[in-house]
Amino acid sequence: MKRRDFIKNTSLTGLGFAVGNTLVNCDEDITEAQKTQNHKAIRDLYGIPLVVATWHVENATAKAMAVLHAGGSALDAVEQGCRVEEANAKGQTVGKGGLPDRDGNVTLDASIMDKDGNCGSVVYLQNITHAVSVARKVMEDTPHVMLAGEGAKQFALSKGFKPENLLTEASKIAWEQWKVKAQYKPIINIENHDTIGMLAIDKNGDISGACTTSGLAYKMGGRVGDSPIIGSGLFIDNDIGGCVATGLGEEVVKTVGSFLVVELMRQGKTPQQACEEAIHRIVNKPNSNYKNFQVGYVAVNKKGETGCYAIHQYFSITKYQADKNEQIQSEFYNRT
Ligand code: SD4
Repeated sequence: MKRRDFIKNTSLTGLGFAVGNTLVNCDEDITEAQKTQNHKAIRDLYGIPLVVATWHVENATAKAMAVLHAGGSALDAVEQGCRVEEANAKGQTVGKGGLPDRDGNVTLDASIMDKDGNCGSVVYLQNITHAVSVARKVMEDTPHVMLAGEGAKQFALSKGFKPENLLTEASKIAWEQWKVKAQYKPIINIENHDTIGMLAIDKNGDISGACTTSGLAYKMGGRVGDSPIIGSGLFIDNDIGGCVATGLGEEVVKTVGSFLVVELMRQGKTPQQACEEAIHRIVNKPNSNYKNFQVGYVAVNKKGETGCYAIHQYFSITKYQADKNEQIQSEFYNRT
């Protein structure tokens, strides 16, 4: 069967996204130029490549898309995109400038996962700005998935990362003000900007994701959230899609949130339906005190469809797809 007949006889929706595999196998009797053109047409139809991230991070998604347009992989894109926010000292939730724990220490959590299901993460990392890149090194250069604390830092130093003081003057002042009352209460949305979770699909249709955070402001020393825990803050299955989470990590961990969203998509739910169902799992738990905390998910499937949902208003995502890099307000559960 010729490729054009194959396409004519097969609904693209039913096919799913198949640039890399199924369609290529039918390409034998067409020229390379036609092949390239056909692949581009299919990608354009699905709005691929694409980048989607938690919160309002247009500079980060722009960087990730630039990597994809230059032919880079989804893995390179999410790493480079997250690094933009890690280096932004004005952002008080990620990397340099992140708000410290209650003892004044800035401790970072980050994770990364690729199209082959490889993953790496760092937890409780101090004095290294680009936690996401250290997570990638853990994935690529060690036999392990997760490195913590001093071990993670020593590993980073051995890989050439430079030690830095991550506590900026602004974050130090905020911490000193917090200490006056020292009340610990999760903040529902910090300045429309929080943990950065990013998902990308590259021109081959392959998916990767990453997540990076300074965790909850004024957390207990040693506390680790969902972001570096594969399946909770981040999960990718290249056959199905990916998901990242933001918000109160404890609640995400208890429901293995990102894995749940991907599994729901595997069962046939759209990314939007899957994110909604995962939020419902949290709010419908017996004695859930969801009114006091935020959780938000963003997901993408293999076809390049995206979805997001949160417990409370003001969660937003940034989506860069089909030449549009835009902030989108998420739908939310709590209407009271
Ligand atoms: C955590 N999920 O450490 C992260 C932090 C976050 O809104 O997203 N805060 O629990």
